[in-house]
Amino acid sequence: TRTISLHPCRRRMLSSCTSIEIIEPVTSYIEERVLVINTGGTIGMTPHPDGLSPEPNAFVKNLRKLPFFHDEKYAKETRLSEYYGDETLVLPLSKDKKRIVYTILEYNPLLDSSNMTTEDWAKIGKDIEKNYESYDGFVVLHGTDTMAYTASALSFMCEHLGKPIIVTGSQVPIYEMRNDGRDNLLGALLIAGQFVIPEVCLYFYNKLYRGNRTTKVDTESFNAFASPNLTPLATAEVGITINWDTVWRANTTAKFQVSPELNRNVGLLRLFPGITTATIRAFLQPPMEGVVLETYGSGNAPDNRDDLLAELKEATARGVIIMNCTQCLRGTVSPFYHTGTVLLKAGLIPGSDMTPEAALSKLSYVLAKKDLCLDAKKKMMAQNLRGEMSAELAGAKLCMRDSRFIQAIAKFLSISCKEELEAIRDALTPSLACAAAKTGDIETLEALKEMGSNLCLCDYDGRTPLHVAACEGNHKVVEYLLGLGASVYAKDRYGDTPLSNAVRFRKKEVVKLLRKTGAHFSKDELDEAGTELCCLAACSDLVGLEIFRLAGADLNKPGYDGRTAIRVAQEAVGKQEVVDHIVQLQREKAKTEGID
Ligand code: ASN
Repeated sequence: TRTISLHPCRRRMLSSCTSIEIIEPVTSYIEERVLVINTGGTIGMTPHPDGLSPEPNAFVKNLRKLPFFHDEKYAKETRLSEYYGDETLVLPLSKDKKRIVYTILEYNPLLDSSNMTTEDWAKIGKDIEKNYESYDGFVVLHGTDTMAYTASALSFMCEHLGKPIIVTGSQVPIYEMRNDGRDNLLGALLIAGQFVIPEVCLYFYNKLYRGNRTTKVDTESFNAFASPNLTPLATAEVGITINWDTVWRANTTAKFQVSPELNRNVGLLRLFPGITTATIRAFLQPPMEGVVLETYGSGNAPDNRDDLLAELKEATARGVIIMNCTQCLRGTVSPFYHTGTVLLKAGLIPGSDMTPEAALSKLSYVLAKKDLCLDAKKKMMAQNLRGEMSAELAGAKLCMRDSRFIQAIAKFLSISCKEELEAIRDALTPSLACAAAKTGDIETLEALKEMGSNLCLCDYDGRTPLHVAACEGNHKVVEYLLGLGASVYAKDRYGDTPLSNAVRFRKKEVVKLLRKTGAHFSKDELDEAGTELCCLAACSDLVGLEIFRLAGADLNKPGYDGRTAIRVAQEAVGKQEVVDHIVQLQREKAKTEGID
């Protein structure tokens, strides 16, 4: 009889075996399962007469011999191979007392990543989907040359991802004495097995990056990748530190799925001084459907090349989606220069700070969505789908035009429960609605309303969107808000109503509209109007006098010294026009009242 302590999962399988007495484990066993998909790349290559190339059926055998990649004693005691098969290995106990059991799925043929195509991306995606529920995390072994493309593509294909997918590889084969493959694989396994980072990541040289932010920057250094526009998600030094604030979350309740369809009619075109029209025309020819134009600096192209701009314009008019991405490693495209705005006019979509790799694979993913119309596809391309672009830089995406604004804020605050979400919405929307009213943005007000916000609520100063629209004299917004039941009687912290605001800012049409809806001066305002009118008369403010009259002030009301506005005007030298104006206003008033 042999005494072994066994992981609970495997206990049942061996319980029929009478020669073994199974005891409860001494320490608690937390086994995490990781699937390693080996697609090829330098990490598993050996020298051949024509250079390095992948070595099939060797990887698991070699790892098995390395104690820090496989704890043979534990594997034997727990009958790991019997349960999971020969392709499964187990790491020594981690610092956090976890066992990472990993299974290697080797592709045939193993590829140098220069040979990868969109079909290979789809295969990886499908294999992850097939095995999604059986594993806690996934590691994809891959060549470095096109690793950033694959990581970007997987990030888009994997919809509603909730588990880590970490792409890694190495610059030097794992079989060589000095190599980076061991550290990279070990780091990727430890992170994939121990941390629930729901992203497609790239792990290299002690850093975990968001996959769709990376680019290969060095052919010789172990530090081969950079993520110029986003700080790493984690660093593996003495300890592994996760930068949780940066981690992207799907913020969805939908189930994970892989969308393996990809459109291959896409391309990358790098601008260079003197590029010919013929080159551009040839590149944009059908069947081309999506192009990433790598432009200069912050998204610029020559604005004195009508030929070139005409080609681009013609292509976008035909329905080709052209993304404007910068050739610079760091930074974003922005409309600073005329040489940039010409591209916007030609129909190009600003690509924010996306890498060309991310923009290209995003195009491939979006263009394959058969149920979407061209406009919807364009909209998706401009949107931040998987953290591939800085949201606040993505055009107007995270400004208040987006009805998902509150959800986005909630996501950044890691809030998910319905009540918390509503509390945030209610706290923020009055201020947002006021801001939208200020800019006359009915689209945003509509979006806020759709979110369930009440557009009649006031902000921290007691001001409602109607107050703000009245100050701006925005007739359309005032009308829209009144139509939604906004109150003309709301008072801000200074006791001002939308009507008093419209009067102060001389917004005649809005005053009329508010009056029609029943707005009126308060008793205090009517009492003070006499003095106000005298002041207006004294400084010949004819418009002011008219607005006060429209707002319902009595032109005959005396001021603080008992004089009326008309007397002030009569007694002052050279104010005859003011006198005439007041008389005229009085007549008009009498006439309207007569008609009424
Ligand atoms: N040519 C190799 C590949 O991409 C380079 C590497 O993996 N370091 O497969």
